Amino acid sequence: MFDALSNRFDAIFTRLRGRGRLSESDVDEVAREIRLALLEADVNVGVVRNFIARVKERATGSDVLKSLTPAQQVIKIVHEELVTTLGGESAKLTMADPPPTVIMLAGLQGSGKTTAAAKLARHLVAQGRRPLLVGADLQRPAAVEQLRTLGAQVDVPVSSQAADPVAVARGGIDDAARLGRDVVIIDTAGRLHVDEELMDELARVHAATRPHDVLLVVDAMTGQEAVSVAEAFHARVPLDGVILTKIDGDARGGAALSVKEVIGRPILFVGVGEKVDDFEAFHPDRMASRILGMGDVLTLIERAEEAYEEDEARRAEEILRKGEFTLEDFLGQMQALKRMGPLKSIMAMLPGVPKELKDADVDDGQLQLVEAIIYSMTPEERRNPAVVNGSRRKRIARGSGRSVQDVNALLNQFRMVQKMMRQVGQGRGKGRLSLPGLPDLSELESLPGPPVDHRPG
Ligand SMILES: Nc1nc2c(ncn2[C@@H]2O[C@H](COP(=O)(O)OP(=O)(O)O)[C@@H](O)[C@H]2O)c(=O)[nH]1
Ligand SMILES: [Mg+2]
Repeated sequence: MFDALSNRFDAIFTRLRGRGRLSESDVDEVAREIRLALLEADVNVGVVRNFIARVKERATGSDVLKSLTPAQQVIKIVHEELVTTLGGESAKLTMADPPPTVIMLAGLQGSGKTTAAAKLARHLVAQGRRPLLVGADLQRPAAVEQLRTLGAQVDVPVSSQAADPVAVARGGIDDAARLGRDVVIIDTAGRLHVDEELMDELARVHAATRPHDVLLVVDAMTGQEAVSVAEAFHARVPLDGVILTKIDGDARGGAALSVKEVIGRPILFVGVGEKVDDFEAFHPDRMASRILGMGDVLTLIERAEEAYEEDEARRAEEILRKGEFTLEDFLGQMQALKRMGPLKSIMAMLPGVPKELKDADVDDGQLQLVEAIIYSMTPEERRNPAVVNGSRRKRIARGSGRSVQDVNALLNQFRMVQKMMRQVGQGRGKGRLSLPGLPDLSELESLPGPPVDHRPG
């Protein structure tokens, strides 16, 4: 996501690196390049103008710190201004007390409303809420059916009985009270374009349900069009915030960087894929870091926490405490990694991962290979890989349908991670953050190579 913009910033900052003090004309030049990068990213012209004015003022003014190199200074200023443009503080839903909280989703057809409704429901369940989905899109016959399918996937009930959207929405709120549900998420009808009839229907549902949160769902891939849509909706039904969908397919980032400043309402969530768990709370600081290639370790940790089952987390703690780490643990971590999503999206969140590596299509099949090999081992071998001699390696290779080289490579990889886990456990991790199974690359380089096994088979 936002790759094109990230690459532009990367190029600008790379050229700055190694420079001495920046003259005023240097600053002008950098500002011009950033301006172009933002315009090419389809950011709203007014937003770009304000952004550049702030960066220029700070880069030439007293804000410049002597302890930083010129490149660092510019990156710091650009990062902070990106955070501001993206909305500053992370915004949250307004929760009603007493419940139920009523959330109304609005947006054009195809923007991702129905998907977002289910994703949001799943997100709220993970936070201990008991949502109810309400299907008030009665324009398309299949719309309620789609919501029911998604609702079943996330294990959240769906209410949709009457023949009129207003009655459905009201009925949904009654159902929530009856079923002991504390958040009502209303999915509404969309059109291909903003039109009067649609706005009327929305206004009526809005008046009848007095939602605590009106969220506009917009497709990030439509760029400035998404911002115009947001302005049009906001003029008729006051919005509280935005769900920006499909940012997984948005290389430019224009909608994300414009919508807050143009309509004065924050982005609360982003859709990052088609699946129901491809959904994240939006944090301007983290997004700015991602755009500038600084990684997003916090989101990564949250995903890891979700992917790790509780007893796995306990086991991970035990591993660190006792310094023991087996192939079973290794496999468990690989599997947790798999649950976190495609490796490529994880790499994108890690700071300091070289660009070539980020662009490389990481093969999730690697995990399957590891699984096949480890499942072909006996429990004893998994717990104590030292017993795996040459003949056992041959047997394991045969059993897993892989080559002996594959088995050797896995065992070497395992030893490397095991060593690292011991170091971290003994507090020699140098305070660096290292997720189990996801070695900090710079740390790996400083480790001696895996021991060569000379034992005869
Ligand atoms: N890649 C991607 N696709 C999405 C995302 N959100 C929704 N979609 C897809 O967009 C299409 C329209 O979504 P839908 O929820 O039916 O839109 P609605 O008409 O506004 O209710 C579907 O094919 C979804 O799978 C997202 O965040 N990323
Ligand atoms: Mg829909």
